[in-house]
Amino acid sequence: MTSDQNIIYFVTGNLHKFNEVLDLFNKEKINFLLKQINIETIEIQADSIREVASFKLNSIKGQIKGTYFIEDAGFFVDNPLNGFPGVYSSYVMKTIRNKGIQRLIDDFTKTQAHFTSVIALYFQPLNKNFFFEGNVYGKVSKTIRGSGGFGFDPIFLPNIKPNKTFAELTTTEKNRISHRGQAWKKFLTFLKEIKY
Ligand code: ITT
Repeated sequence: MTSDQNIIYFVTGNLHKFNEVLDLFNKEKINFLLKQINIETIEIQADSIREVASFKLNSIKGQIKGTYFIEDAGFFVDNPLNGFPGVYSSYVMKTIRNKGIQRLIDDFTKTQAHFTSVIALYFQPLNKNFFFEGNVYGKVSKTIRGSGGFGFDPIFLPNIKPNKTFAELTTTEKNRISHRGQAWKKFLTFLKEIKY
């Protein structure tokens, strides 16, 4: 069992995600230290990222002494795939990958897609769970572009910067507009305002 008072543990096996959150964390004055910890979590098949995140958070209970969070994300092609891969994002990334998604699309100009991120926090001083959600909207790119980021980043064109895929942005640029960045902003407000 791990224990430390001023540490917040980010439970993730995905170093890309951790580095994005670390970049956000380092820009703020927060009275905590961020540490990555990789613990086996349970990822259920549910209808929403929020449900998956909630279950995943509860599956860690009792394994870390202190405050910790997980983050669950998904990529949704709303048009023309009615939200696929969504909660199946990990599996799709492992199997058909970005090329497989592109093969399912005829007209890229009409695509609508979004990422959702849910940060699920267990805040030890209050013995309570909290959730922070962020979304970013855009289109699917016809070509795979960029070497930054990870996962679906090379095929996502955010509406705010429609000429670049997420993989063509720096970590800081992506964080400024991304689903994870949005969820993070809410998490940060919580950390700054919470009285305990
Ligand atoms: P954890 O250990 O934190 O669970 P994970 O890689 O399993 O890491 P998720 O379940 O949250 O992460 O992500 C589901 C899939 O979506 C996975 O294949 C990721 O590569 C992809 N993904 C998540 N965030 C992304 C982002 O910001 N940009 C592109 N793809 C992303």
